[in-house]
Amino acid sequence: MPADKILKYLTSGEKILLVIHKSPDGDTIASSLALYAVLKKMGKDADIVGKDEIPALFSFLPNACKIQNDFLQGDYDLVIVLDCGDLKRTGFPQRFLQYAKHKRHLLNIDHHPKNDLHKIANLNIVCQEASSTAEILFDFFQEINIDFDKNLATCLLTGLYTDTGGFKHSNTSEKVLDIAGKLLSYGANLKQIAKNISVNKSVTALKLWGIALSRIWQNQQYGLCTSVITRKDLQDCRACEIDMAGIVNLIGSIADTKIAIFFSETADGKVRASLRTEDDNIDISQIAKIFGGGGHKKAAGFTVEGRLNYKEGKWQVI
Ligand SMILES: [Mn+2]
Repeated sequence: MPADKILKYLTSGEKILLVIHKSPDGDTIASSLALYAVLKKMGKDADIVGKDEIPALFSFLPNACKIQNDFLQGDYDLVIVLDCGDLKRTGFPQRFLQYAKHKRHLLNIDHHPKNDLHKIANLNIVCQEASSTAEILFDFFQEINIDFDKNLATCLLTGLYTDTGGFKHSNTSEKVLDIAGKLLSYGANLKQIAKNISVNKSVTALKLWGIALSRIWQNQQYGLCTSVITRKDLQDCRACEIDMAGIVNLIGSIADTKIAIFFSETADGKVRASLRTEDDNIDISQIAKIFGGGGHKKAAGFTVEGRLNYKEGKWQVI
């Protein structure tokens, strides 16, 4: 961890923009809010931008209401992209390309396998072994002796919590639990995190999950379980995209499942597949790569052109 290098960029930045990735998850949101809090402690002028709407379930996080959905490019001399290795996923690829051309500083802090963002970043803190971006930030904050207060600890613990599936996925290492323990000692509110993220399910979400569960298809030979949700299902349940979060993990919890795949239709006419495995012998990102996607060993995804169609007892992409 080149903490001194990161710190050099942070101290030299006058106006800093933190970037949350598209279809934002708990790690990208909470990590950005954690770094935002630290920059404020350092007396820096900082903003956070996320192209897509922040799901309401994260509104309990301190300063979540300050996240904006657009920015003026000329205003910033340092951009920090968190939890997002992919330029397109920032939501503002053209602007950041332009920005890099003007030789302004861009930092990439992430735990996804490298792809195109690292090419234009001045500094890449990409640690694939880390459970989450929050874990990378924790190490950094510790190295530069940041005072962990209750709010900062809650943000970092939210990142750890969401990216480890509530400390259930196999990326829940000894180190993750050690950090979680330290964050609790700094006052992180685990009860509030668990309540907001794991318990507070809406009726619309559960109705949608009901549809997904009724469509589970299992192939015992390959240990494969799948399900699908269409745009029409979302409309019928009056549900939104975030309500689908967690369905793939639930499918993966079926006994003897090696691979879980959840297919859903996107708003722009495509089909997205979310893949999960808890099997140490399977690298699920290799399967996602075949279809032009990517991700981690245990959690990956891809998007293909088409719609989901039910015909003669089978779901297919047409
Ligand atoms: Mn993450």
